[in-house]
Parts: sequence; structure tokens; C-alpha cells
Amino acid sequence: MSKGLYSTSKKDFDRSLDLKKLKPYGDTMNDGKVQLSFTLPVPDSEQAVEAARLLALRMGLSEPLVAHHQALDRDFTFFVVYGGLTHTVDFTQIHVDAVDVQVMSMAETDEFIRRYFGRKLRVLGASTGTDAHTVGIDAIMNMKGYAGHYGLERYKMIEALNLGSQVSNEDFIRKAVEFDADVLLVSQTVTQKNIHIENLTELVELLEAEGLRQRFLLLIGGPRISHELAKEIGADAGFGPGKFADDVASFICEELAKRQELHQ
Ligand code: B12
Repeated sequence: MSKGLYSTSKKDFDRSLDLKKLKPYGDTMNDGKVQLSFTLPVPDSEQAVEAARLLALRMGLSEPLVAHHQALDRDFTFFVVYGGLTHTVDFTQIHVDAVDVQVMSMAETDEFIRRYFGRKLRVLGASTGTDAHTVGIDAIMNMKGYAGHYGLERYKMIEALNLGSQVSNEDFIRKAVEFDADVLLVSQTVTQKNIHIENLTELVELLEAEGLRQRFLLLIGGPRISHELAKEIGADAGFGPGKFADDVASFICEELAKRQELHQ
């Protein structure tokens, strides 16, 4: 009996979901509840709390509640605000240009490369420009991998070389030629003032100027890199959080195989 009751209430609950007017879910459908955090460059005070509440109202939160405020130092205050978002999005109209690939296991990938290319694929990676963040590129390349996904260095049919961080575009290209890379992996984490876009654009321009752009499959990644942005910049694909070595290796196989077929 309790099972029947549960399914009836679940049905009612689901019926109030309107994908054309999608809102965040807190603890009831369509309540729009969100929590956000930010810092204001003013001392912690009642006036600062009211400023945070007013800003949340202007962002479209109904009944904003400043759940937490804390002085970071004399002149800065951190806030956590809770409220109901009044805005909605039409989920049915959202189309995203995403990497669409059948993800293979490491063994399947090795077998694919052996059968299809008959040699190891060479993959060169780095975090370039002034970027000192190495964890992202390591996650994709390191032998031990990340979050249960082995990195490219562990694949028998991939020769992976990770140059680390703060590699200049010029050095990266020089090494790519010397290593005779098939694939270039570039990680960009710092996005302040669009520095990642400038640095990646420079890389693409340098490759083009040297007539090398088509020689390499160029994949970029990082916390604010989407496939769409990567394509706009002139790379072949982009990978953000939640993507691992197996996604990258599968894409490499599919794309290089496609290119090989075109040239046969
Ligand atoms: C650790 C860290 C550092 C360490 C880095 C140490 C190291 N060896 O990497 C240190 C202390 C050096 C550092 C320095 C700085 N940092 Co920092 N750092 C972080 C932190 C805490 C974690 C980043 C991380 O390791 N993520 C984990 C990895 C696994 O995630 P990921 O990079 O997204 O990678 C995944 C995907 O994106 C993808 N991927 C990534 N790269 C690639 C590449 C390819 C080819 C592919 C296919 C996929 C792929 O695969 C990965 C797995 O899914 C973040 C905050 C945070 N919590 O995220 C700030 C953060 C990234 N840092 C930030 C900043 C501002 C800085 C500094 C500028 C601070 C300063 N004022 O000095 C400096 C910059 C130094 C420099 N010259 O680059 C900001 C960036 C903000 C922005 N929008 O630019 C962040 C977001 C912190 C913040 N909230 O302000 N940082």
C-alpha cells in the first residue's frame, strides 16, 4: 500500500515539472531555491548585510536570506545568501555543441590503435603560457590517472609526454615537431582577464604561421574550456571538468581514424 501511495505522489510531483520553465530545485519542485556566495569589499556590518540582501534581490532571488556573513579582514566580508530564483530557462530550446564520442576502455583503445594505426600514437601535453596549474593536465596524462581513470601514460599504444606547466607556445611547438606528435594537449586554468583565450589564440596563430596547424590534432582543456569555445579559438575539441583520459583517448582515436580515411 505504501508503494502505491508513493508512486501517486511521485506522479503529482513530476507533473509540476515544466521543462520550458526550468528552475532550480531546493526541496519542492519549482521552488527555485539556490545558495550563492560572494565577497563585498566593505567591513562586516548590518549595512553590509543589507547590501548583500539587496544585491541578491537584484539578481532575481525572491526572499533572499543572508545565511552567513564573516569578516575576511577589516575591509572585506564574505556572504552566503539563500533564496528562490525567479528566473527560468527553456530547457527544450538548449542545444550545446559537445564532444560526442563513444567512450572506449583503455584496453579497447589500445586494441583500436594497434588495429587501425599499427603504431603508437604520440601525445604531447602541457599547461602553457604563464599558467602554473598542473593538476588538470596531470589528471589526463599521468600514469596513475585521476578519479579512477588511468591517464594516457598508462596506455600501451600511446607515447605520452607531459612537459608540465608554464611552457611557452614557442617551446611547445618546437617540442611538438621534435617529438613528431600526433596530438597536442593544452591545459589552461587561469582565465582572469581572458588570458587563456589570448594565449590559446596565439598558439593557434603561431601554428598557422608555421604551416603546422593541420599537422596536429589540437585539444584544449581546463575548468572554463567548453567544446564550443575550443572550436571558436581554432582547436579541434575542448574538454572541461568531468572529462577524463578515456574521453580524450576515444576522441583521438575517432578523429585520427576519420582523418586517415579521408587521406586514403
Ligand atoms: C591548486 C590550485 C593552485 C595551485 C596549482 C598547483 C599545481 N601544481 O597545479 C597554485 C597554488 C600554484 C595556484 C596558483 C594560482 N591560482 Co590557483 N587554484 C588551484 C585550485 C585550488 C585547484 C585547481 C585544480 O587543481 N583542480 C583540479 C583539476 C583536476 O581540475 P581541472 O584543472 O579543471 O582539470 C579537469 C578538466 O578541466 C580537464 N582538463 C584540464 N586541463 C585539460 C587539458 C586537456 C588537454 C584536456 C583534454 C582536459 C583538461 O580534465 C581535468 C579532469 O577532469 C583552484 C580552485 C579550485 N578549487 O578549482 C584554484 C584556481 C584555479 N586558481 C586561481 C588563481 C587566481 C590562481 C593564481 C592567479 C592566484 C594568485 N593570485 O597568485 C595563481 C596563478 C599561478 C599561475 N601562474 O598560474 C583561480 C582561477 C580563477 C580564474 N578564473 O582565473 C582558482 C579557480 C581559484 C579561485 N577561485 O579564485 N593555484
